[in-house]
Amino acid sequence: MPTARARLLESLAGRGSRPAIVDGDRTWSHAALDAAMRAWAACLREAGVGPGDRVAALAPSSPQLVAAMLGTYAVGAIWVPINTRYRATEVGHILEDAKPSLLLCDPSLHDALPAHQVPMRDLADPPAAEASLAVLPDDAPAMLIYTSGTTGRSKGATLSMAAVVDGIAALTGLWGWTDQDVLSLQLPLFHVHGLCIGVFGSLLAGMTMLMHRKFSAASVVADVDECGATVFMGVPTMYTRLLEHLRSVPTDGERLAKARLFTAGSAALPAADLEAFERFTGHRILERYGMSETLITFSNPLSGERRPGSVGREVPGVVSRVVDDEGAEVDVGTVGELQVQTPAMMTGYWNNAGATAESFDGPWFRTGDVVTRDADGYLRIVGRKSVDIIKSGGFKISAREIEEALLLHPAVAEAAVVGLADATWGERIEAAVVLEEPASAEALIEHAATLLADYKKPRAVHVMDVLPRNALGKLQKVALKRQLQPG
Ligand code: MCA
Ligand code: AMP
Repeated sequence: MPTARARLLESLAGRGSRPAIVDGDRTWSHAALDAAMRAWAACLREAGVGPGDRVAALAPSSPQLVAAMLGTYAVGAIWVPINTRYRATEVGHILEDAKPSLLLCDPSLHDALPAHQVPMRDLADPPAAEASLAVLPDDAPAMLIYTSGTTGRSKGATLSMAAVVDGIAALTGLWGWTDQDVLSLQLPLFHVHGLCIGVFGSLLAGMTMLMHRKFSAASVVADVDECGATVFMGVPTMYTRLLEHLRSVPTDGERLAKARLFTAGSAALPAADLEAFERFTGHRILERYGMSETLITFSNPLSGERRPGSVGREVPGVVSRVVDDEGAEVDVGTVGELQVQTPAMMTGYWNNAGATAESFDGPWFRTGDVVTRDADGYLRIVGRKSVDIIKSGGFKISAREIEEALLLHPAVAEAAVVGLADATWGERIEAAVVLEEPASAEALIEHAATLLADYKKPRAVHVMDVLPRNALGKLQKVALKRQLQPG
């Protein structure tokens, strides 16, 4: 059996002129991607990057970004993708934590760079020479995916090449991906959904990616109807947008019907959206569930029942249990925390042994997601243990991080941030504050927007005399949510 690294990197050259990436009017064959990977490897080696070093990337989706990632693997280094919506403080935290030897940055994003800098190279300026591939153990770290937790700062989930390749091959095998498939790839490439399932999944299956820098419903329709896309993957918000589009152009349902598979994940897909999409297109969306730390652990089947409101059963290789607050397994139909073991498990949070230890109970990873299991093993995600984690449009957000940003405003004495149910975004961010001097809600929203990525901006700030607290003074966020969104 070839190594995971070889399965990803060495398969490229053998696929020759078959298209790997279509980027607007330019098509990159697998051979062209192989050459670009080797060129990046030569460039990185020349820059002194070697096994175990980190290469960070702050750039929109492009074939060069994929080639640079593969080149990073070719020299045995670790890929650290950074969310392109981040601002200087958020980028600065990742650079300080991951300490990359090199940052690949798109010139359009220079404004997001912190004052403290690392050696940098423009991604649009690709190298020419080519290098051979390094041989490294598959369990060595391959990528750091920064993800938010209950604390303010994001943590780098460290994934090995074996974890990603084996985990994704198990999933896409379940979904029947082959080299005949064409993926409409409209997800960003700095998270597991777009990067691991999208890019790794396509490369491992030898399929073609139609690459987009930005999602639009119209381009999904065009990809399927005019460019032969057979698969589309999206977060539920993208399906909400597709449904809005279909309500105004219902005939596009027939154009989308030509695809083979639509999948959803990263947040709960409302059953009503699944049913509406099926009415327009004849396709029942396949919903699956996962985390940056574990990759995808549950999926509805390709053939068999795709149950609305459920994320299906374990992906092959995954084992799971549902436990109560004392760690005892609960009965079928009873609510508890989902815990999992998987070959695709992270090796830990980068530089953070404490957080890593807290997230495991022996071999079991505590997902923090509250679930119930049907008698036949289908899982339903019903909520989250912590109110401090919010998912909006598929992005995970720490309420604490936004509270800390609001508290930096001189007028704010206390701040509480919550996620309220929202038909488009899944959850919408709102804040309640107690002020020590006058300030308008607009000024506070603007203040948060200058410090944080746009999607973390509170959509409303409520000025209160006091925040709801219990007799011991503990903030009652569930009560606050009910107060802000009754019923
Ligand atoms: C954009 N906006 C948002 C979000 N995205 N607001 C709340 N939540 C969001 N996620 C706001 C912007 O701040 C702006 O508001 C307005 O929407 C328009 O911005 P624009 O950039 O045009 O938005 P868009 O390009 O249409 O973005 C929507 C999106 C995007 C395409 C759904 O959010 C997205 O790419 N989401 C995917 C996230 C993802 O890949 N998650 C996977 C994580 P204003 O004008 O007021 O500033 S991996 C994971 O979860 C696990 C492993 C798993 O299971 O997959
Ligand atoms: P992230 O840390 O960005 O990888 O997000 C992982 C989280 O996304 C999980 O812990 C879940 O809360 C959520 N999630 C992913 N897929 C689904 C899904 N299909 N339904 C509900 N929540 C999901």
